[in-house]
Amino acid sequence: MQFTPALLAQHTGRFTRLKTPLDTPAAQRDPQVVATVSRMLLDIERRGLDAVREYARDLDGWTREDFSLAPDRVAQSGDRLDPELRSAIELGAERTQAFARRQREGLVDFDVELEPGLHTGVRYIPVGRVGAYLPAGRFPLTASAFMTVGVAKAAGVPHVTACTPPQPDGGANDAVLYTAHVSGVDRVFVLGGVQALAAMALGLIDDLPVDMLVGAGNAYVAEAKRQLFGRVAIDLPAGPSEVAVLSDASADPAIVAADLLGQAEHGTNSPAALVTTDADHGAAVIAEVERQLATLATADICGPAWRDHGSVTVADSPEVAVALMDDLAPEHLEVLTADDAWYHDRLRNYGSVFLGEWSTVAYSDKGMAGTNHTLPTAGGAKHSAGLSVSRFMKPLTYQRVEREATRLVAPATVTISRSEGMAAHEATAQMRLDRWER
Ligand code: HSO
Ligand code: ZN
Repeated sequence: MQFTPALLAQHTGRFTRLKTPLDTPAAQRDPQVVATVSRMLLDIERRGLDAVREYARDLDGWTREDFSLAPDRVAQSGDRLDPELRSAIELGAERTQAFARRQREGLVDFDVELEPGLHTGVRYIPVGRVGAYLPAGRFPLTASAFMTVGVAKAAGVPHVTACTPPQPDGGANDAVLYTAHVSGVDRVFVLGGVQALAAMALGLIDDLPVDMLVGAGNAYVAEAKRQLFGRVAIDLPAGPSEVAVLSDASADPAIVAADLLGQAEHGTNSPAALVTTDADHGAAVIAEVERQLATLATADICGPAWRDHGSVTVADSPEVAVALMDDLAPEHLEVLTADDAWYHDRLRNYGSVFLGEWSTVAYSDKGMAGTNHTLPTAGGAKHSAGLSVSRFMKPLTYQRVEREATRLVAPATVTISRSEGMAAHEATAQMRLDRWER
Protein backbone atom coordinates (compact mmCIF):
# COMPACT_ATOMS: atom_id res chain seq x y z
CA MET A 1 0.00 0.00 0.00
CA GLN A 2 2.18 2.78 -1.33
CA PHE A 3 1.55 5.98 -3.19
CA THR A 4 2.14 5.99 -6.94
CA PRO A 5 5.16 8.29 -7.53
CA ALA A 6 3.40 9.93 -10.50
CA LEU A 7 0.38 10.74 -8.33
CA LEU A 8 2.60 12.25 -5.65
CA ALA A 9 4.34 14.32 -8.35
CA GLN A 10 0.95 15.68 -9.47
CA HIS A 11 0.30 16.90 -5.93
CA THR A 12 3.77 18.29 -5.18
CA GLY A 13 3.63 21.01 -2.56
CA ARG A 14 0.16 19.99 -1.44
CA PHE A 15 1.15 17.39 1.15
CA THR A 16 3.90 16.63 3.67
CA ARG A 17 5.12 13.23 4.79
CA LEU A 18 5.58 12.90 8.54
CA LYS A 19 6.49 9.21 8.34
CA THR A 20 7.38 7.22 5.23
CA PRO A 21 7.37 3.41 4.90
CA LEU A 22 10.20 1.28 3.52
CA ASP A 23 10.68 1.58 -0.25
CA THR A 24 9.99 -2.08 -0.87
CA PRO A 25 6.30 -2.78 -1.33
CA ALA A 26 5.03 -5.17 1.32
CA ALA A 27 3.04 -7.31 -1.10
CA GLN A 28 5.87 -8.54 -3.31
CA ARG A 29 5.64 -12.18 -4.29
CA ASP A 30 8.48 -14.32 -3.00
CA PRO A 31 9.99 -16.35 -5.89
CA GLN A 32 10.83 -19.16 -3.49
CA VAL A 33 7.15 -19.43 -2.45
CA VAL A 34 6.06 -19.37 -6.10
CA ALA A 35 8.47 -22.19 -6.98
CA THR A 36 7.64 -24.37 -3.97
CA VAL A 37 3.90 -24.10 -4.58
CA SER A 38 4.28 -24.84 -8.27
CA ARG A 39 6.35 -27.95 -7.54
CA MET A 40 3.84 -29.19 -4.94
CA LEU A 41 0.85 -28.65 -7.24
CA LEU A 42 2.52 -30.56 -10.08
CA ASP A 43 3.43 -33.37 -7.74
CA ILE A 44 -0.13 -33.62 -6.34
CA GLU A 45 -1.58 -33.53 -9.83
CA ARG A 46 0.69 -36.40 -10.84
CA ARG A 47 0.52 -38.61 -7.74
CA GLY A 48 -2.89 -37.65 -6.32
CA LEU A 49 -3.89 -38.62 -2.79
CA ASP A 50 -0.54 -40.31 -2.06
CA ALA A 51 1.21 -36.97 -2.48
CA VAL A 52 -1.44 -35.18 -0.38
CA ARG A 53 -0.91 -37.72 2.44
CA GLU A 54 2.86 -37.28 2.29
CA TYR A 55 2.66 -33.48 2.53
CA ALA A 56 0.12 -33.70 5.39
CA ARG A 57 2.45 -36.08 7.22
CA ASP A 58 5.71 -34.20 6.57
CA LEU A 59 4.41 -30.65 7.02
CA ASP A 60 1.64 -31.07 9.61
CA GLY A 61 2.44 -34.40 11.29
CA TRP A 62 -0.87 -35.96 10.15
CA THR A 63 -0.53 -39.74 10.10
CA ARG A 64 -4.13 -40.91 9.72
CA GLU A 65 -5.32 -42.30 6.35
CA ASP A 66 -8.40 -40.14 6.24
CA PHE A 67 -8.86 -36.37 6.54
CA SER A 68 -12.64 -36.34 6.79
CA LEU A 69 -14.42 -35.22 9.98
CA ALA A 70 -17.71 -36.90 10.83
CA PRO A 71 -20.67 -34.46 10.74
CA ASP A 72 -21.42 -35.20 14.43
CA ARG A 73 -17.89 -34.26 15.39
CA VAL A 74 -18.32 -30.93 13.56
CA ALA A 75 -21.75 -30.25 15.08
CA GLN A 76 -20.57 -31.07 18.62
CA SER A 77 -17.59 -28.71 18.44
CA GLY A 78 -19.83 -26.05 20.02
CA ASP A 79 -20.21 -28.14 23.20
CA ARG A 80 -16.49 -27.84 23.85
CA LEU A 81 -16.51 -24.04 23.66
CA ASP A 82 -16.84 -21.45 26.36
CA PRO A 83 -20.56 -20.47 26.27
CA GLU A 84 -19.72 -16.80 25.68
CA LEU A 85 -17.60 -17.64 22.65
CA ARG A 86 -20.27 -20.01 21.41
CA SER A 87 -22.96 -17.32 21.46
CA ALA A 88 -20.61 -14.73 19.91
CA ILE A 89 -20.08 -17.16 17.02
CA GLU A 90 -23.82 -17.70 16.64
CA LEU A 91 -24.35 -13.93 16.59
CA GLY A 92 -21.69 -13.46 13.89
CA ALA A 93 -23.16 -16.19 11.71
CA GLU A 94 -26.62 -14.67 11.92
CA ARG A 95 -25.46 -11.12 11.24
CA THR A 96 -23.25 -11.95 8.25
CA GLN A 97 -25.99 -14.06 6.74
CA ALA A 98 -28.57 -11.29 7.29
CA PHE A 99 -26.36 -8.84 5.35
CA ALA A 100 -25.66 -11.42 2.63
CA ARG A 101 -29.35 -12.31 2.26
CA ARG A 102 -30.21 -8.63 1.87
CA GLN A 103 -27.53 -8.24 -0.80
CA ARG A 104 -28.84 -11.38 -2.52
CA GLU A 105 -32.25 -9.72 -2.82
CA GLY A 106 -30.60 -6.95 -4.85
CA LEU A 107 -29.49 -9.44 -7.52
CA VAL A 108 -32.65 -9.76 -9.56
CA ASP A 109 -33.26 -11.85 -12.64
CA PHE A 110 -34.71 -9.87 -15.53
CA ASP A 111 -36.30 -10.54 -18.89
CA VAL A 112 -36.46 -7.75 -21.45
CA GLU A 113 -37.86 -7.65 -24.98
CA LEU A 114 -35.16 -5.39 -26.44
CA GLU A 115 -36.98 -5.24 -29.81
CA PRO A 116 -40.23 -6.93 -30.83
CA GLY A 117 -39.50 -10.67 -30.74
CA LEU A 118 -35.98 -10.33 -29.30
CA HIS A 119 -36.16 -11.57 -25.72
CA THR A 120 -33.07 -11.41 -23.53
CA GLY A 121 -32.38 -11.64 -19.85
CA VAL A 122 -30.30 -12.68 -16.89
CA ARG A 123 -30.68 -15.50 -14.42
CA TYR A 124 -28.53 -15.58 -11.29
CA ILE A 125 -27.33 -19.12 -10.67
CA PRO A 126 -25.04 -19.99 -7.74
CA VAL A 127 -21.69 -21.72 -8.27
CA GLY A 128 -22.18 -25.47 -7.72
CA ARG A 129 -19.33 -26.41 -5.40
CA VAL A 130 -17.17 -24.17 -3.24
CA GLY A 131 -14.06 -25.07 -1.24
CA ALA A 132 -13.29 -22.85 1.75
CA TYR A 133 -9.90 -22.70 3.44
CA LEU A 134 -10.23 -21.96 7.17
CA PRO A 135 -6.86 -20.88 8.61
CA ALA A 136 -5.79 -21.82 12.13
CA GLY A 137 -2.23 -20.60 12.60
CA ARG A 138 -0.96 -18.24 15.33
CA PHE A 139 -4.32 -16.47 14.98
CA PRO A 140 -7.10 -18.90 14.00
CA LEU A 141 -9.36 -16.14 12.45
CA THR A 142 -12.54 -17.70 13.77
CA ALA A 143 -14.76 -15.45 11.62
CA SER A 144 -13.34 -16.73 8.32
CA ALA A 145 -16.10 -19.29 7.82
CA PHE A 146 -18.85 -16.63 8.20
CA MET A 147 -17.39 -14.83 5.21
CA THR A 148 -16.78 -17.84 2.98
CA VAL A 149 -19.01 -20.77 3.98
CA GLY A 150 -21.88 -18.63 5.32
CA VAL A 151 -22.00 -16.19 2.43
CA ALA A 152 -21.74 -19.02 -0.14
CA LYS A 153 -24.69 -20.69 1.57
CA ALA A 154 -26.66 -17.41 1.55
CA ALA A 155 -26.03 -17.30 -2.20
CA GLY A 156 -27.54 -20.77 -2.50
CA VAL A 157 -24.34 -22.74 -3.23
CA PRO A 158 -25.47 -26.40 -2.93
CA HIS A 159 -22.18 -27.87 -1.68
CA VAL A 160 -19.52 -26.20 0.46
CA THR A 161 -16.43 -28.14 1.54
CA ALA A 162 -14.04 -26.72 4.14
CA CYS A 163 -10.44 -27.60 4.96
CA THR A 164 -8.70 -26.51 8.15
CA PRO A 165 -5.16 -27.42 9.24
CA PRO A 166 -4.55 -29.81 12.13
CA GLN A 167 -3.54 -28.27 15.47
CA PRO A 168 -0.49 -29.44 17.45
CA ASP A 169 -2.80 -31.80 19.43
CA GLY A 170 -3.79 -33.52 16.17
CA GLY A 171 -7.37 -32.23 16.04
CA ALA A 172 -9.05 -29.21 14.49
CA ASN A 173 -9.69 -25.85 16.16
CA ASP A 174 -13.13 -26.12 17.81
CA ALA A 175 -14.06 -22.46 17.36
CA VAL A 176 -13.23 -22.68 13.65
CA LEU A 177 -15.26 -25.91 13.36
CA TYR A 178 -18.27 -24.47 15.14
CA THR A 179 -18.17 -21.34 12.97
CA ALA A 180 -18.17 -23.55 9.87
CA HIS A 181 -21.03 -25.60 11.31
CA VAL A 182 -23.32 -22.66 12.12
CA SER A 183 -22.48 -21.18 8.72
CA GLY A 184 -23.91 -24.28 7.04
CA VAL A 185 -20.83 -26.20 5.88
CA ASP A 186 -21.50 -29.54 4.16
CA ARG A 187 -18.19 -31.37 4.74
CA VAL A 188 -15.05 -30.63 6.75
CA PHE A 189 -11.56 -32.06 6.28
CA VAL A 190 -8.60 -31.64 8.60
CA LEU A 191 -6.03 -30.73 6.00
CA GLY A 192 -3.95 -27.59 5.63
CA GLY A 193 -1.82 -25.59 3.23
CA VAL A 194 -1.17 -26.11 -0.45
CA GLN A 195 -2.18 -29.77 -0.21
CA ALA A 196 -5.66 -28.79 1.03
CA LEU A 197 -6.31 -26.39 -1.84
CA ALA A 198 -4.99 -28.83 -4.42
CA ALA A 199 -7.05 -31.68 -2.97
CA MET A 200 -10.24 -29.61 -3.15
CA ALA A 201 -9.54 -28.28 -6.65
CA LEU A 202 -8.66 -31.71 -8.02
CA GLY A 203 -11.46 -33.58 -6.24
CA LEU A 204 -9.10 -35.84 -4.29
CA ILE A 205 -10.83 -35.78 -0.89
CA ASP A 206 -14.47 -35.04 -1.66
CA ASP A 207 -16.35 -36.98 -4.35
CA LEU A 208 -16.01 -34.16 -6.90
CA PRO A 209 -13.66 -31.20 -7.50
CA VAL A 210 -14.81 -27.77 -6.32
CA ASP A 211 -15.50 -24.96 -8.81
CA MET A 212 -14.25 -22.14 -6.60
CA LEU A 213 -11.68 -21.75 -3.80
CA VAL A 214 -12.10 -19.07 -1.14
CA GLY A 215 -10.57 -18.12 2.18
CA ALA A 216 -7.47 -16.57 3.66
CA GLY A 217 -4.23 -18.29 4.59
CA ASN A 218 -0.48 -17.80 4.71
CA ALA A 219 1.69 -16.85 1.71
CA TYR A 220 1.74 -20.48 0.45
CA VAL A 221 -2.05 -20.75 0.60
CA ALA A 222 -2.47 -17.42 -1.20
CA GLU A 223 0.01 -18.49 -3.87
CA ALA A 224 -1.67 -21.89 -4.33
CA LYS A 225 -5.00 -20.18 -4.96
CA ARG A 226 -3.34 -17.84 -7.45
CA GLN A 227 -1.78 -20.75 -9.35
CA LEU A 228 -5.03 -22.76 -9.34
CA PHE A 229 -6.97 -19.77 -10.67
CA GLY A 230 -8.34 -20.62 -14.09
CA ARG A 231 -8.93 -24.24 -13.21
CA VAL A 232 -11.16 -22.90 -10.43
CA ALA A 233 -12.42 -19.43 -9.56
CA ILE A 234 -10.91 -17.76 -6.49
CA ASP A 235 -12.16 -15.00 -4.21
CA LEU A 236 -9.23 -12.58 -4.37
CA PRO A 237 -5.45 -12.66 -4.70
CA ALA A 238 -4.73 -11.99 -1.03
CA GLY A 239 -1.77 -9.93 0.19
CA PRO A 240 -0.98 -8.79 3.74
CA SER A 241 -3.96 -7.15 5.47
CA GLU A 242 -3.95 -3.32 5.41
CA VAL A 243 -5.60 -0.37 7.08
CA ALA A 244 -5.72 3.32 6.27
CA VAL A 245 -7.27 6.12 8.30
CA LEU A 246 -8.38 9.48 6.93
CA SER A 247 -8.80 11.85 9.85
CA ASP A 248 -8.78 15.53 10.76
CA ALA A 249 -8.30 17.57 13.94
CA SER A 250 -11.70 16.43 15.22
CA ALA A 251 -10.51 12.82 15.63
CA ASP A 252 -9.12 11.34 18.84
CA PRO A 253 -5.44 10.40 18.24
CA ALA A 254 -5.72 7.48 20.70
CA ILE A 255 -8.58 5.92 18.69
CA VAL A 256 -6.75 6.47 15.38
CA ALA A 257 -3.53 4.94 16.76
CA ALA A 258 -5.38 1.93 18.19
CA ASP A 259 -7.09 1.27 14.86
CA LEU A 260 -3.82 1.54 12.90
CA LEU A 261 -2.21 -0.98 15.25
CA GLY A 262 -5.39 -3.08 15.12
CA GLN A 263 -4.63 -4.29 11.60
CA ALA A 264 -0.82 -4.04 11.82
CA GLU A 265 -1.27 -7.09 14.07
CA HIS A 266 -1.82 -9.29 11.00
CA GLY A 267 1.89 -9.49 10.27
CA THR A 268 5.18 -7.65 10.31
CA ASN A 269 4.53 -6.86 6.62
CA SER A 270 1.06 -5.34 7.20
CA PRO A 271 0.86 -1.71 6.07
CA ALA A 272 -0.98 0.96 8.07
CA ALA A 273 -1.37 4.47 6.66
CA LEU A 274 -2.71 7.71 8.07
CA VAL A 275 -3.71 10.54 5.76
CA THR A 276 -4.76 13.63 7.67
CA THR A 277 -5.55 17.24 6.96
CA ASP A 278 -4.00 18.32 10.27
CA ALA A 279 -0.24 18.15 10.99
CA ASP A 280 -0.63 18.39 14.79
CA HIS A 281 -3.11 15.53 14.75
CA GLY A 282 -0.67 13.49 12.62
CA ALA A 283 2.14 14.08 15.12
CA ALA A 284 -0.17 13.20 18.03
CA VAL A 285 -1.09 9.89 16.35
CA ILE A 286 2.59 9.01 15.89
CA ALA A 287 3.21 9.65 19.61
CA GLU A 288 0.12 7.62 20.57
CA VAL A 289 1.22 4.64 18.47
CA GLU A 290 4.51 4.53 20.36
CA ARG A 291 2.73 4.90 23.69
CA GLN A 292 0.30 2.05 22.96
CA LEU A 293 3.03 -0.22 21.55
CA ALA A 294 4.78 -0.09 24.92
CA THR A 295 2.05 -2.22 26.53
CA LEU A 296 0.49 -4.08 23.61
CA ALA A 297 0.69 -7.88 23.99
CA THR A 298 1.32 -8.35 20.27
CA ALA A 299 3.88 -5.54 19.93
CA ASP A 300 6.30 -8.14 18.52
CA ILE A 301 4.22 -8.02 15.31
CA CYS A 302 2.59 -4.57 15.42
CA GLY A 303 5.84 -2.76 16.23
CA PRO A 304 7.91 -3.93 13.25
CA ALA A 305 4.84 -3.59 10.96
CA TRP A 306 4.41 0.05 11.97
CA ARG A 307 8.14 0.78 11.85
CA ASP A 308 8.63 -0.67 8.37
CA HIS A 309 5.23 -0.21 6.71
CA GLY A 310 3.52 2.59 8.64
CA SER A 311 3.06 6.00 7.04
CA VAL A 312 1.66 9.40 8.00
CA THR A 313 0.88 11.99 5.34
CA VAL A 314 -0.53 15.46 5.86
CA ALA A 315 -2.66 16.75 2.98
CA ASP A 316 -3.20 20.50 2.69
CA SER A 317 -6.89 20.14 1.78
CA PRO A 318 -9.71 17.58 1.99
CA GLU A 319 -9.58 17.22 -1.82
CA VAL A 320 -5.88 16.27 -1.75
CA ALA A 321 -6.59 13.84 1.11
CA VAL A 322 -9.22 12.13 -1.05
CA ALA A 323 -6.87 11.94 -4.05
CA LEU A 324 -4.07 10.43 -1.93
CA MET A 325 -6.43 7.91 -0.32
CA ASP A 326 -7.92 6.86 -3.65
CA ASP A 327 -4.38 6.23 -4.83
CA LEU A 328 -3.63 3.99 -1.83
CA ALA A 329 -6.89 2.09 -2.42
CA PRO A 330 -6.65 0.44 1.03
CA GLU A 331 -8.28 -2.82 1.99
CA HIS A 332 -9.85 -1.19 5.07
CA LEU A 333 -10.49 2.54 5.27
CA GLU A 334 -11.59 4.45 8.34
CA VAL A 335 -12.90 8.01 8.03
CA LEU A 336 -12.86 10.02 11.27
CA THR A 337 -13.57 13.64 10.42
CA ALA A 338 -15.95 16.49 11.17
CA ASP A 339 -17.83 15.67 7.94
CA ASP A 340 -17.58 11.95 7.15
CA ALA A 341 -20.45 12.13 4.63
CA TRP A 342 -18.48 14.60 2.51
CA TYR A 343 -15.62 12.09 2.25
CA HIS A 344 -17.92 9.09 1.78
CA ASP A 345 -19.49 10.83 -1.24
CA ARG A 346 -16.10 11.38 -2.88
CA LEU A 347 -13.88 8.39 -2.01
CA ARG A 348 -13.86 5.72 -4.73
CA ASN A 349 -11.16 3.13 -3.98
CA TYR A 350 -11.33 0.97 -0.84
CA GLY A 351 -12.36 -2.55 0.14
CA SER A 352 -14.73 -1.44 2.90
CA VAL A 353 -15.13 1.93 4.63
CA PHE A 354 -15.75 2.52 8.36
CA LEU A 355 -17.43 5.85 9.01
CA GLY A 356 -17.01 7.73 12.27
CA GLU A 357 -15.20 7.09 15.53
CA TRP A 358 -17.66 4.42 16.72
CA SER A 359 -16.96 2.17 13.74
CA THR A 360 -13.80 0.09 13.83
CA VAL A 361 -12.43 -2.49 11.39
CA ALA A 362 -12.48 -5.25 14.00
CA TYR A 363 -16.31 -5.17 13.99
CA SER A 364 -16.30 -6.33 10.38
CA ASP A 365 -13.29 -8.62 10.94
CA LYS A 366 -15.18 -10.59 13.57
CA GLY A 367 -18.51 -10.72 11.73
CA MET A 368 -20.29 -8.24 14.00
CA ALA A 369 -20.90 -5.57 11.36
CA GLY A 370 -22.38 -8.13 8.94
CA THR A 371 -20.11 -7.07 6.05
CA ASN A 372 -17.55 -9.40 4.48
CA HIS A 373 -13.95 -9.13 5.70
CA THR A 374 -12.46 -10.78 2.59
CA LEU A 375 -11.35 -7.65 0.74
CA PRO A 376 -8.90 -6.60 -1.99
CA THR A 377 -5.37 -5.73 -0.85
CA ALA A 378 -2.29 -4.20 -2.53
CA GLY A 379 -4.28 -1.66 -4.57
CA GLY A 380 -6.76 -4.25 -5.83
CA ALA A 381 -9.55 -1.96 -4.61
CA LYS A 382 -8.90 0.17 -7.69
CA HIS A 383 -10.48 -2.53 -9.84
CA SER A 384 -12.29 -4.98 -7.58
CA ALA A 385 -14.63 -5.22 -4.63
CA GLY A 386 -14.42 -7.78 -1.85
CA LEU A 387 -16.09 -11.13 -1.48
CA SER A 388 -19.88 -11.07 -1.33
CA VAL A 389 -22.91 -13.11 -2.38
CA SER A 390 -22.53 -11.71 -5.88
CA ARG A 391 -19.15 -13.46 -6.27
CA PHE A 392 -20.86 -16.80 -5.67
CA MET A 393 -23.60 -16.02 -8.20
CA LYS A 394 -23.19 -16.24 -11.97
CA PRO A 395 -25.35 -13.75 -13.88
CA LEU A 396 -26.16 -16.09 -16.78
CA THR A 397 -27.62 -14.49 -19.89
CA TYR A 398 -30.10 -15.95 -22.33
CA GLN A 399 -31.75 -14.94 -25.59
CA ARG A 400 -34.73 -16.15 -27.48
CA VAL A 401 -35.25 -14.75 -30.97
CA GLU A 402 -38.76 -15.13 -32.44
CA ARG A 403 -39.19 -15.75 -36.15
CA GLU A 404 -40.43 -12.20 -36.77
CA ALA A 405 -37.29 -10.68 -35.19
CA THR A 406 -35.02 -12.37 -37.79
CA ARG A 407 -34.78 -9.18 -39.88
CA LEU A 408 -33.55 -7.31 -36.77
CA VAL A 409 -30.57 -9.58 -36.17
CA ALA A 410 -29.71 -11.62 -39.29
CA PRO A 411 -28.82 -9.05 -42.01
CA ALA A 412 -26.25 -7.20 -39.90
CA THR A 413 -24.81 -10.50 -38.64
CA VAL A 414 -24.35 -11.56 -42.29
CA THR A 415 -22.69 -8.22 -43.13
CA ILE A 416 -20.24 -8.31 -40.23
CA SER A 417 -19.40 -12.02 -40.68
CA ARG A 418 -18.81 -11.54 -44.42
CA SER A 419 -16.51 -8.55 -43.81
CA GLU A 420 -14.46 -10.74 -41.46
CA GLY A 421 -14.34 -13.68 -43.86
CA MET A 422 -16.20 -15.88 -41.35
CA ALA A 423 -18.24 -17.88 -43.83
CA ALA A 424 -19.63 -20.42 -41.39
CA HIS A 425 -20.89 -17.70 -39.07
CA GLU A 426 -22.45 -15.94 -42.05
CA ALA A 427 -24.20 -19.17 -43.10
CA THR A 428 -25.92 -19.58 -39.70
CA ALA A 429 -27.61 -16.20 -40.09
CA GLN A 430 -28.16 -16.42 -43.86
CA MET A 431 -29.92 -19.78 -43.55
CA ARG A 432 -32.43 -18.26 -41.15
CA LEU A 433 -32.89 -15.22 -43.34
CA ASP A 434 -33.66 -17.47 -46.32
CA ARG A 435 -36.25 -19.41 -44.31
CA TRP A 436 -37.85 -16.29 -42.91
CA GLU A 437 -38.16 -14.78 -46.42
CA ARG A 438 -39.75 -17.94 -47.80
N1 HSO B 1 -8.60 -8.14 8.69
C1 HSO B 1 -8.71 -9.46 8.11
C2 HSO B 1 -9.82 -10.27 8.71
C3 HSO B 1 -9.68 -10.56 10.16
N2 HSO B 1 -8.92 -9.89 11.03
C4 HSO B 1 -10.32 -11.51 10.90
C5 HSO B 1 -9.05 -10.41 12.22
N3 HSO B 1 -9.91 -11.39 12.16
C6 HSO B 1 -8.94 -9.35 6.61
O1 HSO B 1 -9.89 -8.40 6.30
ZN1 ZN C 1 -8.04 -7.90 10.82
